[in-house]
Amino acid sequence: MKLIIAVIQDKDSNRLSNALVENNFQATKLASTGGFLKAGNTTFLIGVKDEEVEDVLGIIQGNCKAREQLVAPVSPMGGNADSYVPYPVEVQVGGATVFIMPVEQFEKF
Ligand code: 2BA
Repeated sequence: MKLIIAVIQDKDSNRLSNALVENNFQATKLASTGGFLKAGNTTFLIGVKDEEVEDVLGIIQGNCKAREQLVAPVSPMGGNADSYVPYPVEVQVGGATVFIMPVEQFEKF
């Protein structure tokens, strides 16, 4: 079994959930925040059999679009200035950032 962790844009989140349900895959959606943009994104946890990984990757790929995003600077307001960007930057946010991890044990009680 594998755990697929997919960080995607909020805009794609409903479409991806619907596609997973239609294809009988179970998933958990977590509200998350990107470390760089400090903007909301969505993290999916999807537990699947090894042989289903490619199907799920296809569904993620087919439902998550890369987009350009212009990021306005946010003042650190006395906080940690390490990641402060003092001018607007345009970044391409990927369709999905996906990690695939082996699952040692899976139980449902
Ligand atoms: P963020 O960290 O908010 O990053 C959003 C986008 O900003 C990234 O898109 C990338 O294009 C750009 N970016 C990130 N760090 C940068 C930097 N130091 N300098 C210049 N540009 C930078 P994606 O790569 O598609 O990532 C989208 C989101 O996926 C990320 O949001 C983060 O939440 C997650 N992510 C990406 N790589 C990750 C990783 N290695 N580990 C954990 N989460 C990751």
